[in-house]
Amino acid sequence: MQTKNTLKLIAVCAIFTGATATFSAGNHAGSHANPDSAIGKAGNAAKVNRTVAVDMNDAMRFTPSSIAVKQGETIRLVVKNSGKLKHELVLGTEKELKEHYEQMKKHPEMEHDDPNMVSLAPGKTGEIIWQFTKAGTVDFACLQPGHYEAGMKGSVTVAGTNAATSGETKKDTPVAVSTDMSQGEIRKVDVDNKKITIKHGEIKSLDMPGMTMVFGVKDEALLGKLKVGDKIRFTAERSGGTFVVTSLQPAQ
Ligand SMILES: [Cu+2]
Repeated sequence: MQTKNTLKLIAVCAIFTGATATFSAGNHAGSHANPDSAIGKAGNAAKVNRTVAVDMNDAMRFTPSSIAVKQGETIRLVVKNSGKLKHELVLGTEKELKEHYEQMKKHPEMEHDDPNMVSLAPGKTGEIIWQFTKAGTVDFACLQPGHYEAGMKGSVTVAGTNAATSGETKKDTPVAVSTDMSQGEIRKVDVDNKKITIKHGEIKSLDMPGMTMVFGVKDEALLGKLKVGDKIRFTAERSGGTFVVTSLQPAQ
């Protein structure tokens, strides 16, 4: 168990690393650029080829748990939580899902907002629009604590359009940036609730890999200055069960 004091101390002494592999591999020019290029990218609603319904239940299962698509297809996953517990469907490589799951166990209160996932309260239905750009397997899982371990996972088999699978190399080398701040891009500004959504690189002080997350803001004055798409550098800490941005500046 990490105490609050430990976290604070780490936050103060932190050496931040900037962009993680996934973050830097993202297409910065695209409006719907997603870091997870290995699994495809956020799809365009106007280009949906097919809709696939997926049910989630308290037996910790997805139905269906295996989905077949063709490379390049954009799929609308309509996901229903028919259980009495919160469930989610997160697309990723197995490695990403495992890393993310460890984060969820450490910080169950984390609020995510990535295009490759949908988190649903009991009885709710949501969707993910995703384009599967690479042949191979894309895994999915529910990362609610305990659920992944209970077997709440599945996979999407992406059939290649030609014999060869994509030759694109994965950029797996993390880019170290000598700065004490993390890199991010503003995805949402919620002035009423004093929250911002940041697609961020690794946050060393919180031992958190790159992802898109909702943060509270310590200094309300910051909110007025921010707009969606802004590239920033920031520091954050865990405070009273939520994550709070403690300082923020434009990225140079
Ligand atoms: Cu679940």
